Amino acid sequence: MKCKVSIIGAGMTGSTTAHWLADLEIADIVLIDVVEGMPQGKALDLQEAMPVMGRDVHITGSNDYDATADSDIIVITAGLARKPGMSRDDLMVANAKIVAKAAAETIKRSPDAVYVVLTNPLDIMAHMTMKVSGVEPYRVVGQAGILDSARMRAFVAMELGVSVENIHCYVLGGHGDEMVPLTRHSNVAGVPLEEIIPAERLAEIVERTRYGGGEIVSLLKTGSAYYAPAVALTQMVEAILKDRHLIVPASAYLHGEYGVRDIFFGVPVQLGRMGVEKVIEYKLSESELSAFRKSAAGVAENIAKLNLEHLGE
Ligand code: TXD
Repeated sequence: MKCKVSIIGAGMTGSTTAHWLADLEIADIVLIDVVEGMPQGKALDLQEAMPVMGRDVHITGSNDYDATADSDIIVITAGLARKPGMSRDDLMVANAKIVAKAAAETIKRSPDAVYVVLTNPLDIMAHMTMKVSGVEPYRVVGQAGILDSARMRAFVAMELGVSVENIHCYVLGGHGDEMVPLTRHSNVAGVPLEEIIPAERLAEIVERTRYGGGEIVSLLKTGSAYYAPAVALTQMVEAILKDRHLIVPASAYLHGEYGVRDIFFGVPVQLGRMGVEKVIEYKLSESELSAFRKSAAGVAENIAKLNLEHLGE
């Protein structure tokens, strides 16, 4: 039987994820949005692309959560995107209400689903999804680290003129400007990045990575990045559906790993059919650990600011 993936929010990231996912031919896809006709129109357009792509995938769009029944994975991208000058946290309260509704409506219809969350502020929205749905923490994972790491990989590839495939970068921490790019663990075909790129230049690449989301927002002016976030979501959905045990940086609920607990935070995780199978703990240096904890404190502060239970009602 084919798997089923429902994407809540058929905007830029939601519909682009549907596109990448359809190409993989691993699941039927449902697009849900509040805008009347839009998810239906995008789904039909994509369905009509299938004969050319040669993919047998059913794609449907709806404004009604009933269409999501019995999904294996629920992807949440619904919400408002950043406008220039807005921080990810500015979106917090508005998006919390949207994500709470998405979690509540979907869990009723797909009690066994694994959640992959994208909506910003990411670590908080993943937390909201877990609280409202009531699912075990391992069944919720947030996308941030693949994207942040991919940005750093892209910048290093541009710098060195080396294939992106040879470049491995790891960005951990909260999905915000306090993210923690791990230059010590990053490498080009096994050679540590710090040995290849002079410290000053590497610091510039790290800085560009940190503000990579903002760079796109200021260019686009009407929204935020969607190609790279969508392909990152797709990689996570594929890893879960195919039970790949794939290790990727992502936002997971921590139970004391890295000295952090009770928040969702960007760490290397192993993804399989049940969701987050394992959190991988790197040995971090004192300075990396302190950057990590500073970033975690920011997430914990926002969780405290947001009355999760109240919003979940
Ligand atoms: O790496 C990451 N985590 C991110 C996060 C990378 C890119 C985008 N990131 C965040 O995802 C972004 O800041 C937003 O919070 C979400 C969605 O971004 P997207 O670019 O897809 O925004 P759009 O194009 O505005 O799409 C959002 C859709 C839009 O069609 C709305 O009508 C819909 O969400 N929406 C809803 N759908 C269902 N239910 C409700 N209540 C709802 N409210 C809005």
